Amino acid sequence: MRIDIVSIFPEYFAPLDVSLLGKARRRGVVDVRVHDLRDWTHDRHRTVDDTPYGGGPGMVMKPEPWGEALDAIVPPGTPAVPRLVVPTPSGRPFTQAQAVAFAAEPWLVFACGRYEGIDSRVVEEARQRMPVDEVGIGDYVLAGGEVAVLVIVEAVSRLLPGVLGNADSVTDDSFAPGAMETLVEGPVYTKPPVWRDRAVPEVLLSGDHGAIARWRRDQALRRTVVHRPELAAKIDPDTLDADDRRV
Ligand code: 6GU
Repeated sequence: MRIDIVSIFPEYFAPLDVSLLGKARRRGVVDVRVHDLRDWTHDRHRTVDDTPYGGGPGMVMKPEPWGEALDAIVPPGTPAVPRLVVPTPSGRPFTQAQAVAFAAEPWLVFACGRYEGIDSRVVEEARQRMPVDEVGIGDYVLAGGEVAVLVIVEAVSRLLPGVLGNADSVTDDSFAPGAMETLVEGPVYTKPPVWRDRAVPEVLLSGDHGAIARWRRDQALRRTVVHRPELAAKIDPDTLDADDRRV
């Protein structure tokens, strides 16, 4: 997969060299290219923003540097076209299902806005030649799209074959499409069996795989009800067995 990121703060993306994603980049599993939007300005001050038409607070990102950046990264008329992802608090909520869909794309381009956002004509024009998703990562406001892109790139890249060590750890994720779609994961334990007088739940040491699966499902259901009641309310009653109903 190829990922291009355009930002006025390319330094924000240093963490992409670290950990599993860093290793995947070095092995060539993901090709991440970070670009400085100011490379496509032409004035002495490398201006990227201006005051909003109609008045109001803050500044808006000018369309010209964005148009030139997207033309340079995605030359008009070339056959391969990426999906353009524009992080914005007013976008559609980013979900695990969307991470799975993005992970199936060969090429993603991220356009990080700052200030009050990017002049709307940039997305409007980009839509003429590539698919565009405006996405938000939660109901709070960040100072710019950079941190949201780190979140999205991490969620997407760990789904790529060859990025995570253990492919199974993806299928039983919270929110993973399938059995866990509407459940969050329950608690986990490792050695030692007793720590500060606290024993690991006995069933996990029993070797009874059926009982362990049952216990894990109970814990996931309980945690979903307590931490995410709105998710629990969406669980289809037909997918619950008699043991689930006791939980
Ligand atoms: Cl994607 N961008 C910004 N600036 N704030 C956000 C966001 C994105 N998602 C939630 N808040």
